[in-house]
Amino acid sequence: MRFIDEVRITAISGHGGPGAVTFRREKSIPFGGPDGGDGGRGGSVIFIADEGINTLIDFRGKKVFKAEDGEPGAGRQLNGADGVDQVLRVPVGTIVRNADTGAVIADLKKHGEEVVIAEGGNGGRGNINFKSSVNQAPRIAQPGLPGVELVLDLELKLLADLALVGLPNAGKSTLISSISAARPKIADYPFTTLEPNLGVVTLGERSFVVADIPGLIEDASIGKGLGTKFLKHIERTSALVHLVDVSWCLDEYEAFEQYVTVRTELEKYSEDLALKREIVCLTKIDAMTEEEIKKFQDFFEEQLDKKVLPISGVSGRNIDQLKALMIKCIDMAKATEKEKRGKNLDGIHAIDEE
Ligand SMILES: Nc1nc2c(ncn2[C@@H]2O[C@H](COP(=O)(O)OP(=O)(O)OP(=O)(O)O)[C@@H](O)[C@H]2O)c(=O)[nH]1
Ligand SMILES: [Mg+2]
Repeated sequence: MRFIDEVRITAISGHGGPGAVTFRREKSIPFGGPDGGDGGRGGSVIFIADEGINTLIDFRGKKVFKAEDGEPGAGRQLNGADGVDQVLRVPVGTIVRNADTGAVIADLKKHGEEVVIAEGGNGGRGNINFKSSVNQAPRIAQPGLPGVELVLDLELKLLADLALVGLPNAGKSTLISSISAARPKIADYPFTTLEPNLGVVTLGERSFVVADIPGLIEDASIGKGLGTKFLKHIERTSALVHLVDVSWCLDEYEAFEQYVTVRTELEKYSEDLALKREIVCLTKIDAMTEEEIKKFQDFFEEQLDKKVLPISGVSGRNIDQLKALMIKCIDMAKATEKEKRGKNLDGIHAIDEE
């Protein structure tokens, strides 16, 4: 599932500092020669791809990014300091276009890749550089070159980090609308969601992408309901969040059956998907008594031999805990993947040495 995150920003590199027009002034040397130093270089605007960033959300608030101007040169041959670069960290996969022409300026594919998008202007040369046999006291210096101002379109194809799965009506769309800006249709009947929705979730400094997909039913794997056609979109997610609406269930066995139905379909569809980490949430707990919640939670935890989280997308209860758990899950999945990649590289190395 692809979702395009787009922002338009203005990048301005720094103006080069002007060179100085100054002359040596010392008691012993009444007519000293020129000693004006050069201006510093303007800072550049530089993009760096960072795998720790998932979305372009950081660029939504601020729109203009300016590097520092170079400092002017000064007397006594002092050169001005260079302007500080404006470094913008963007997610791996970000494409940078010139908004006026549509031309691709950068396509940042690898972690750590660095591209200078707008070079700072050169500093001007001070008058010390213009001394010649015919002009011993030049009153000229260069002004320093201007920076570049570019309007840029940043584009990122987002991949979902997590997917919400569950039976129709489990509260998936309600949850995504309570944790992100996504506003999918929510209604009191099954199969409200016909197409996947993506939402960007933020917690503190972090952000990640959650997919809300249509509900699964028994025999979805053989085409019942909307079938499993949307599951291919979530094959690359780090983990699943499985929502089980237990609020209407008569007892814990009926509740757990809801869970098993969806797991069976996931397993039939793909082993990879079924092996993904899974956060299990019991939903709509605002409609239940504390006693009921505990009864269902205890039963699920005993059956699954892991913690489950009761939540309510409507009242917001335990939603922050869920977000924190989501981040933990993504990080763990990424660490495992990295480890696997490392092992594969070791394998190649060993072959090379043979
Ligand atoms: N009381 C309560 N009702 C909820 C909660 N979450 C969802 N609902 C209600 O449950 C119904 C279904 O919610 P949706 O979010 O559309 O469920 P869904 O899982 O996206 O359903 P499909 O798209 O059909 O798969 C709606 O009437 C919601 O208002 C909750 O936390 N508490
Ligand atoms: Mg829905």
